[in-house]
Amino acid sequence: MSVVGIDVGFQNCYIAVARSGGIETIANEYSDRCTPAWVSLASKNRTIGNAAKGQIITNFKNTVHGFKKFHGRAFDDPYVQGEKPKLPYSLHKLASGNTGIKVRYLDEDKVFTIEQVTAMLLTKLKETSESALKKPVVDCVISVPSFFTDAERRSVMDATQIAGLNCLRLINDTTAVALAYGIYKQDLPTPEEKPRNVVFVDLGHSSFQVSISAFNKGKLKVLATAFDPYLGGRNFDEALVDNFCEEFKARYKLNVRENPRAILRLSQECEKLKKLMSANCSDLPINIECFMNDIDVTGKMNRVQFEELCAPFLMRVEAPLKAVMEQSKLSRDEIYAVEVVGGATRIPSIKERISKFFGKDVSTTLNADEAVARGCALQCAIMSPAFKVREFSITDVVPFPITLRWKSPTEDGVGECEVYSKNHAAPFSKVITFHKKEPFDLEAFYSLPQELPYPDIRIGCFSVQNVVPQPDGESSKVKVKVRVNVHGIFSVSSASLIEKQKETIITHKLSCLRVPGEKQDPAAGGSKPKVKVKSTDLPILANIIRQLDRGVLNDFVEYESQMIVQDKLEKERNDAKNAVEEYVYDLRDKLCGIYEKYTTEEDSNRLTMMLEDTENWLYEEGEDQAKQVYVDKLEDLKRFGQPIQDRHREQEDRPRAFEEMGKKI
Ligand code: ATP
Ligand code: K
Ligand code: MG
Repeated sequence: MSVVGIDVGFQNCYIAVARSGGIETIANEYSDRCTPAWVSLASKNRTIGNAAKGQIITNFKNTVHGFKKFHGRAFDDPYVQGEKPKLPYSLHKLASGNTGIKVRYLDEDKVFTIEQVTAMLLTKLKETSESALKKPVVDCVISVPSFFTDAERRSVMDATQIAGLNCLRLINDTTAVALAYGIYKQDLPTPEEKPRNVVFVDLGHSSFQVSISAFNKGKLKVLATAFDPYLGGRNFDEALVDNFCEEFKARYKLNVRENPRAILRLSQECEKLKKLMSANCSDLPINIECFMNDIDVTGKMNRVQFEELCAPFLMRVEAPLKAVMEQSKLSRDEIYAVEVVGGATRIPSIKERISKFFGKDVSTTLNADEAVARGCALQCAIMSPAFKVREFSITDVVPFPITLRWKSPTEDGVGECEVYSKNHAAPFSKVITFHKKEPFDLEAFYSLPQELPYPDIRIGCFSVQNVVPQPDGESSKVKVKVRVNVHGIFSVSSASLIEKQKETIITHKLSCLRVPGEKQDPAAGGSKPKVKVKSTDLPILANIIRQLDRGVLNDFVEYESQMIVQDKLEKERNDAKNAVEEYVYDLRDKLCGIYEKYTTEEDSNRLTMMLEDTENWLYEEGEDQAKQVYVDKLEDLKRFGQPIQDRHREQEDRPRAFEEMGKKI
């Protein structure tokens, strides 16, 4: 089994794996440990990650990025509607009301669900892990923001399934970081001692997350989480883009907003500028050649101006810090350290604000980019029976309180019960008892709409079926088990009907004959008569909000594997084409060089002509041919080239062979 941890960021993805030496972050085929969360669709294939990012200017309508927060969201969601005009690609309202992405793929208009798009990205990350580990990768742990709701988490889980991954746990970003922090610490307090409380802050490209964890030897308990789901590095880029759009309008009379390519280029330059400003206080330039209408543009900015421009965002840093402290009920001097991760915490004024709030320097002992992935891999290693790793238990929290509601003839028509309070420990199961005569529905929803990142508070409806009254017509006792599972997903996981059967039985004689599911009172024994209790499992029909239809999900699994095959074929075709091209260049060089004396001038001229024809062909009708055409072409060339190469090699090898013989003698 594989031990892989994946941080799927809004902008940047990282993979960590367990190898004999321990946990390490791995690089992709570009020797880059960061794989951009970009997917580009084209007429013959898909490109994903670094290569997709390279397509942004040439194929912007079909190059998808910034999609992480479309998971589990309605198309009509205000966030989705707010993003829509900013995106170079099109969003599409799916029949289910969910958000889809509309692109050209294989020369057809195609709509992909967000689960499919994330699955494409995961396919790439899976392949990268497989080439690093040199074996198939299935099991993994993946991180999600701590504020992800059920709909978002279920949607990510579906994406992992489409990509052929078996996600053992969806772990919250800041919890993964806490694990990466704690597991190697030798000096944690013993379980009897007061725990060590550490604050974890992650400011990524799209979101701001804060949590406090209490550490003792061998365990961590998340005490509280807080977040601003809409504050991240991208806000700072956008502020710079707005600033330069206005400036360029005034100075160059350019309407940048109307040109998606120009906006994309400007965004890239602004992000670079933002990063430079983290290391530099002085004026820094922004220069873009042939920006629009053949005009070169220039601008500049310094850190003070940047902070002024971004003041509204900088102001938002404090609220989650305050919230997390209030929830944890800790005082500032009970905080041992404040560990910051996430690319955007490199902005100096962000760090200053955090450090000012806590009254201590922030620590950057963890790798700001890789800590989440490392934590994921550690969690995967803990869960893997094949891997030996220090025991470390994690208790996470429920981010938003969850309530169940049902129809009730006695309680004013409806009954309600908050089953999980905010920051309740998770994973966690509970049993609730109902008295019912007939099947009933349990509606689950988030009880505090103002805390939720989007307006739809529904989680789903769970119908408990096959409920019947007792033989005497009275209500039956129904035990319902609710659960927030290891992924942080809520469900009504099982229900059973409890029947008292008023027959006298002799328990010790029958104990070995008990039907599974029957309960036996341990206090009862001997030949004492007792009431037998029979428990029957009841089916539950779940109707989950925004969940992908299960049949459709299976189709997507199939379709993803078809697309993988298509990409592979296209790659082979391209490789065959490149092989022809390389052969042409290589042979032409050598014909005027090292091969010169192994061929006649006439043959050489003929071959050079052939090579030139092939080169022209490659740019014209040979531009887009089937793989076999290139393979044949290469064979043709080799029929002439190979004898020359052989004569050259023979000559080269001869003196060496003599040398060898000389040694033997
Ligand atoms: P999220 O956590 O929201 O899903 P992510 O994990 O992809 O997003 P990160 O990789 O943690 O995000 O951070 C990326 C952000 O950090 C980008 O906005 C990037 O511009 C910013 N960033 C990276 N380095 C610096 C720097 N030196 N100065 C300022 N910002 C930086
Ligand atoms: K990341
Ligand atoms: Mg992140």
